[in-house]
Amino acid sequence: MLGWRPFFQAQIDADADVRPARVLGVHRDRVELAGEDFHQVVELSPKAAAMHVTVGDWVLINPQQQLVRRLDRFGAFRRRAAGTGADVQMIAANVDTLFIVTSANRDFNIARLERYLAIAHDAGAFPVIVISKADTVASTAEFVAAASGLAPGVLVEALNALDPEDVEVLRPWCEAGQTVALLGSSGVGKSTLTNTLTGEHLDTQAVREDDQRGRHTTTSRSMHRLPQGGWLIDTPGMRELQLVDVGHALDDVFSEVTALAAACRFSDCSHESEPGCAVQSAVVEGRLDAERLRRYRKLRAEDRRNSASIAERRSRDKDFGRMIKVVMAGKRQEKGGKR
Ligand SMILES: Nc1nc2c(ncn2[C@@H]2O[C@H](COP(=O)(O)OP(=O)(O)OP(=O)(O)O)[C@@H](O)[C@H]2O)c(=O)[nH]1
Ligand SMILES: [Mg+2]
Repeated sequence: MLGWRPFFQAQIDADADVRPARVLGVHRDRVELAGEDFHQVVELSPKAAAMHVTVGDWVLINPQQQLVRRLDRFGAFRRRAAGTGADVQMIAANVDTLFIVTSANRDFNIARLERYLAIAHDAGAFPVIVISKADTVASTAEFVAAASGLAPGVLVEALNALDPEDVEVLRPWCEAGQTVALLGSSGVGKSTLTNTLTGEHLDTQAVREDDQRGRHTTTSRSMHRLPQGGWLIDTPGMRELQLVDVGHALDDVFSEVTALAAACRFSDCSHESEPGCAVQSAVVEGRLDAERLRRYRKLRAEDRRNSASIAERRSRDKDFGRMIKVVMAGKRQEKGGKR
């Protein structure tokens, strides 16, 4: 049911009077939950809000319908929160498969696909690249070839998201107990795919004629039942999907660069202008695409920058918390002394 598995079962006390529930939606002061035989909306107490639950999370609720605990996740999608705040935003948790959606048009962008692949690796989700709007072009061969070249064995499916027959190729990932999430720019057809796969009727909207961009029709994440028993998480197109703490995932996605780097003279080689750089040699000898290296270095730099600023912010928050504690302790002492 719902994607429950031994990993979660192992986290609960057999005799505790609690029930597991899955988070289907998160609103400002409420969460929508579903369990084996119930579906309900629960108010978020301050304690529950501090659990920072996200769509796809498993939580425990007591007989009073209060959130008691959030179970550890086997993986989660995160991004650096948009705007200036150096904070991390959770997108979805406990996802088995990520459908990375892009269209067979100007939306198609190799650098963005590499970014999504890193996010999938980091979240422990199996990536499938879905090229939508296949019906709008004479051939999708070039798009499929470009996407297939991004990582060894990466799965790529080109389809018309409006056509139930076409969409059947995605069914193997939608089986009972499986959780799939959709990620991609606005207007690529994520909600259209959700509708075709689930038989529901989420809002979709035509893209702008001039730049083929969407209008951000979907505004919040939501989880939907699939006919075979799986779950599908639709997300809004996110303009800014900045990487945070995905260093290892980048090494996986750019495995050929990582393999070459092992032969560099310096272990912290940035593959720019250091002597004895095996990666630069591969570029010079035509064994590695210079553009691919440029994109790798850019994502690496972004990941380092964001990870550092978030670590700094966390340590600042901790210092502040410590300072408050010291001041409060001092106040208590003062009071005690006066008595
Ligand atoms: N011809 C064709 N049109 C499609 C396909 N997929 C989506 N569309 C159309 O593209 C438009 C945008 O689709 P949506 O499903 O709303 O896109 P979205 O990814 O959910 O966009 P946001 O919610 O803004 O992130 C709609 O008019 C769809 O009917 C496809 O495969 N072929
Ligand atoms: Mg949508």
